[in-house]
Amino acid sequence: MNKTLETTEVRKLLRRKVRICVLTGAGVSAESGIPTFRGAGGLWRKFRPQELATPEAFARDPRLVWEWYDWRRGLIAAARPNPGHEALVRLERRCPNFLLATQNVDGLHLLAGSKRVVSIHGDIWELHCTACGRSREDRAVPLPELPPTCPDCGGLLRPGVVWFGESLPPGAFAAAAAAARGAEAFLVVGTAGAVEPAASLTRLAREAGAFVVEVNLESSALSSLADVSFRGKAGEILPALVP
Ligand code: BV8
Ligand code: ZN
Repeated sequence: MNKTLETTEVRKLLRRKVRICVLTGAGVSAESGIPTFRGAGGLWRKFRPQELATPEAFARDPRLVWEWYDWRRGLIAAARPNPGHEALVRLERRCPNFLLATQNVDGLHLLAGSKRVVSIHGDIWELHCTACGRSREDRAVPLPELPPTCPDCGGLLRPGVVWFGESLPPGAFAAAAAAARGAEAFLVVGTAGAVEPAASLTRLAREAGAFVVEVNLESSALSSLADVSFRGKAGEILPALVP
């Protein structure tokens, strides 16, 4: 089937379906100027994110980990949602039964106006106290002190994100998995599909009979699960699928 026909067919399908689940990754925020993890720009100094986004790295050098998050918070604060985020807002508004599960911690889906969002890897604007456990939103860029300390107890604060080796926010994955299992159409956008259990959502949807649409610049670990794969930028393809 040629691309134009595929786009028309998928556009019609998304209009017909009443239960839609979407999984997004760093690629949906790339056109907002936020580096992806595993792309060329994903490297920061000589470290890889997997060597920074772990409890062990934080215990070893909280200041270094915080420098990385403070730098990312600065980039994200300057970023705006792109047409890909906006297309997903339109899709949600048309669809009676919709859930957007995002691996991104940048909050751009919420900023764009998406409401039914599960942030399965947490939120970079949340700070958790490692001593008293209190959480708070703090959007200061740059942070006044690194590493930041708790105003209540003086304890060390950590970013409210899920690191490798940590379990996902309670209920978040369950809600996303239930939506994936119940979906008639499942869109997987801008993710390499390298991280579990997020990547398994596409398999759950496929096994439950959903029509799977992938939007990605290149093939991913999930491409073999897709009924249709659109190769290109999410900020261009999603608006064509959801005008
Ligand atoms: C857990 C938050 C268990 C922090 C992140 C061995 C095998 C399999 C699994 C494992 C294993 N060993 C360990 C595991 C589990 C591990 C894991 O999956 N490791 C992988 C790396 C092998 N997972 C975990 O540890 C998870 N927890 O399993 O807990 C458990 C249970 C009970 C009790 C205790 C523990 C937690 C994982 C969460 C990690 N946190 N982020 C932060 O952001 O700082 S993951 C991180 O990767 C981000 O969230 C990111 O979103 C996510 C996935 O990456 P992608 O979004 O896919 O981004 P990437 O750069 O890789 O790809 C971008 C894609 O976009 C590319 O395909 C590119 O082509 C495309 N693209 C680029 N530009 C565009 C585009 N597409 C369209 N348009 C464009 N313009
Ligand atoms: Zn505290």
